[in-house]
Amino acid sequence: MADIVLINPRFEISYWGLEHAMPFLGAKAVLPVASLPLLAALTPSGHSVTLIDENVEAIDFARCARADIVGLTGMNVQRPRMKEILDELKRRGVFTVVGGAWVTVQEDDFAGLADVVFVGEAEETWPRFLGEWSEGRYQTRYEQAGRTDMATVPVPRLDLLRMKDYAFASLQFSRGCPFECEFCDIIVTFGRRPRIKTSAQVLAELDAIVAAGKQFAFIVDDNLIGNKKAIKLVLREVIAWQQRHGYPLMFATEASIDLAEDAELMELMVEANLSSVFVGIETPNEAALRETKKFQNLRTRGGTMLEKVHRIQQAGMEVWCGVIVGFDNDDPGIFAIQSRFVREARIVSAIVNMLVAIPRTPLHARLAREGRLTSLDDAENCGGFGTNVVPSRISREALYTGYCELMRELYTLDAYFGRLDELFLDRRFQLTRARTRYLHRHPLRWLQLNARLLTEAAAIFVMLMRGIPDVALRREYRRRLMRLVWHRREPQIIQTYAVKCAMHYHAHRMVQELLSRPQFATQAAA
Ligand code: B12
Ligand code: SF4
Repeated sequence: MADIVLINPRFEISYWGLEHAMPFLGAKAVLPVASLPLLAALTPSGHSVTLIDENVEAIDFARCARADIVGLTGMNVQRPRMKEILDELKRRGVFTVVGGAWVTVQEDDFAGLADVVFVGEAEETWPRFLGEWSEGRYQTRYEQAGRTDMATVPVPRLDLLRMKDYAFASLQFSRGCPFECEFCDIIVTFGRRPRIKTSAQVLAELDAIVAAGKQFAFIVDDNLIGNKKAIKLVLREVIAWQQRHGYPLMFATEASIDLAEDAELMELMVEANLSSVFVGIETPNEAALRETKKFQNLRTRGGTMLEKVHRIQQAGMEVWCGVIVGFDNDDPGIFAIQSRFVREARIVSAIVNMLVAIPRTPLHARLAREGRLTSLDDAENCGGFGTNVVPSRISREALYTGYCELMRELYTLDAYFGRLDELFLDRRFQLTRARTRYLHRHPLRWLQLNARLLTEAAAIFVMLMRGIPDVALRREYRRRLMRLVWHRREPQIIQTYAVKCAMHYHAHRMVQELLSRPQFATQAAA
């Protein structure tokens, strides 16, 4: 029987990582990686499993050296760290296996460093490998013949993670997406037919998350609404579960913009206490949307993209968005267009990326044919902020400069709080509407929850005032928060606004660090 260690390598500082906000939110990392506790649950009994997330604890290499098998997961941005860890493990003679998003699209990347590579989903291949390993025979490459039947996926072993170190929990309802965006590897890895867990599985995971002491969970689906009919059934069960348990959980997720075309679906999501949704806006440039086959963003049924974002907000969910610059149809005017869209959409958290070609995607194949790919190191050398694409109507230098300027502009105090205040003050954005209704009928729970939210808001405020060295920033956060409290008394809104101040601090620091990177500093100065 094997002693197994599974590792999630640390990330570089990123927009998503919220590293600079973590101390104010009392956590070490945003959310746990979903694959490790799932692999632990898939491990046949008899083997022992230890999970190490380097984002919350250091790797004890001496401990790893005693293990029979050490497994690594990771996405593209973790690739350099994965190599370092594998190098160290190999030096110590450890038997290593690798799986996850990156190795799935570039399986030869760790040749000579990993003894076994897992391509794609591993619900069937991981237990099979362990069986074969126990018998002294195994292959060096595993890939499932078919896609995982989601109805067979077990409840992840959250008990093996240090859940208290994370701000949020993570859970997955479905895999796959029906769309065909050219740059996306989701559909390559997970397919275009969305597969979804049963309601019973989802509810069992919700119970486990509550038992782990979490109040907020990120649903890590690529597109929660890929199969609208199926997700509505699950959401109805989640709503009933929330009502049975006093609305203990709040959720965020990722969904395509056609969400705005389905009022019933939005209503169900709000009733299930989904407070925010990340939408792949990518670009308001219609030619670029056509180029990248993001046809769902071009559909005019239900209004323009801008109107759709507003409709989701009006329904009661905050919209976060991903924005991409560097499409073939982008010229130097794109940065101003993106900035204006984000402002008019009142999207507080917009994550800007340069177009990156992930191996095995149609984009990668096309650019390879056109001789327009450079090394992925170009992206990684900039801490994951760069690109491996040679742009078409804009120079690489202008792209880097414009990218920097757009990031800087979006996260100035005025721009960020301008969007936030328009949403929360001018539009009086309503959060957790369904839960509020429930609480009005349950005064004890109302008291309990609101006391917790106000305590959290006060704690974040005190930590911001003590922990931020920049006087001007502190003053501005204080002023903004006081103004908010003056106009809005709901504890959930006050707590969320305090979190938003911490998030601004993260973005502000990240932009400063970005501008100080040699690649960007040169461009910014140019
Ligand atoms: C949740 C998520 C995040 C979370 C990460 C949370 C965390 N702590 O890990 C957040 C929101 C922070 C995030 C951020 C980013 N993400 Co992300 N993310 C996802 C998402 C939507 C779900 C991942 C997940 O939890 N899946 C559920 C688990 C169960 O599935 P899984 O990881 O694939 O694991 C299965 C198999 O792969 C396998 N497996 C996995 N590992 C291992 C290891 C071993 C040993 C074995 C045997 C098997 C195995 O077994 C599992 C069961 O089948 C994926 C899309 C996707 N569907 O994978 C993108 C994805 C992984 N992200 C991606 C990217 C690019 C990013 C960003 C760089 C985006 C950006 N430009 O800002 C950032 C980077 C953040 C950073 N800190 O630097 C890409 C990666 C591309 C690639 N091929 O490497 C993906 C695939 C999405 C995409 N195409 O854009 N992300
Ligand atoms: S909508 Fe999102 S997940 Fe679906 S194909 Fe496009 S980028 Fe990929």
